[in-house]
Amino acid sequence: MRVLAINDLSCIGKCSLSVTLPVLSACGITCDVLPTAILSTHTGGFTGYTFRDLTDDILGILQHWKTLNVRFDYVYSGYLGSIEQIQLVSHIHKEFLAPNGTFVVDPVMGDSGKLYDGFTTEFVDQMRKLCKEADYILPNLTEACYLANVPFPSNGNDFNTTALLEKLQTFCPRPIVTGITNGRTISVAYVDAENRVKEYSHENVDGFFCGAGDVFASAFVGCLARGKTEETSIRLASDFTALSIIRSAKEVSDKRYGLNFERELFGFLKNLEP
Ligand code: PXL
Repeated sequence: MRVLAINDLSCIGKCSLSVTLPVLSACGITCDVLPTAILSTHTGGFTGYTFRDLTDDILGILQHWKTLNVRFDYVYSGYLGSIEQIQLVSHIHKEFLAPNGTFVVDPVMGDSGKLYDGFTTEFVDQMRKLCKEADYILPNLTEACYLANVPFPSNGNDFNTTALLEKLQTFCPRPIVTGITNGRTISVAYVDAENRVKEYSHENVDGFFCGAGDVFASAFVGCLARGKTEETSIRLASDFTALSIIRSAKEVSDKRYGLNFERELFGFLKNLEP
C-alpha cells in the first residue's frame, strides 16, 4: 500500500507533512510526498513566517513520475498554496491514482469560523470542485460551513449537523466533519454505509490546537490503508487525536508548537493492531 500525501512542509509547528509522514510510517504504510510549499512555521498564530510556493517544482516532479509509471493506492491532499495547486491535485488524481484507489481531500482552509491567512472565497469555490472528485472529504466545521455555504454557528448547541452533512453530500457522498463542539463534547460527524448520520464524541478541551486536523486525517488514511472500515478508521483516528489533544493541553505550554501526538502513537497502534 502506498499513499501519496500532498501537503506543505511547515518546518516548525507539527502539522501537515511533519505529522503525516510519521503517522503513516507507524501504521506500516509507505508514504510518498509531494510538498506544496515550505514555510518556516505554520500560519496559525506565528507572524513573520516565510512561505515558498513549490508549484514550479511540482510540475517537474510530475513529469519525472510519469516516466516511472507510478500509481498510488491513496492520494491524500491537505494544505494547498494556490488555486493552481488545486488544479494540479485534480490532475494527479486522474493520472496517478491506481484503479480502485481512494482519493481523500482534507480541504484545509480555515478554523474557528475564519479562513486562514492567504485564503479567499474564490479558493473555497475551487476547493468545492476538487471535493466533487473525492471519495472522502475531511473538513473541520469551519471548512464545512464555507463549502456548504452556511453560516458558522456562534453557538454549537443549536447547529443542525444533519442539514450540513446533507448539503455536503450534494457534492461528495462521504463527508466527515471534524471539530463539532457542543458544550463539553467535541464530535466527528459522518454518514455511515447505510446513509445514517452518526457522531463520535470526546471530551472537549478548550483552546486551538493547530495540526489536530492533520493528526486525524493522517490516522484516518493510515487506518483505511490498513484495511479498516471507514467507521472503525474514524473511531481510531478520533481517539488518537483526542488523546493527543488532552495530553498536549497538560504538557505543551505554547500550543502553536503542535500536538504531542508522538507519545500517543503507541496506544493508537495497539488499537490498530490489537
Ligand atoms: O494544520 C493545518 C495547516 C496546514 N498547513 C499550514 C497551516 C495550517 C494551519 O494553520 O498554517 C501551513
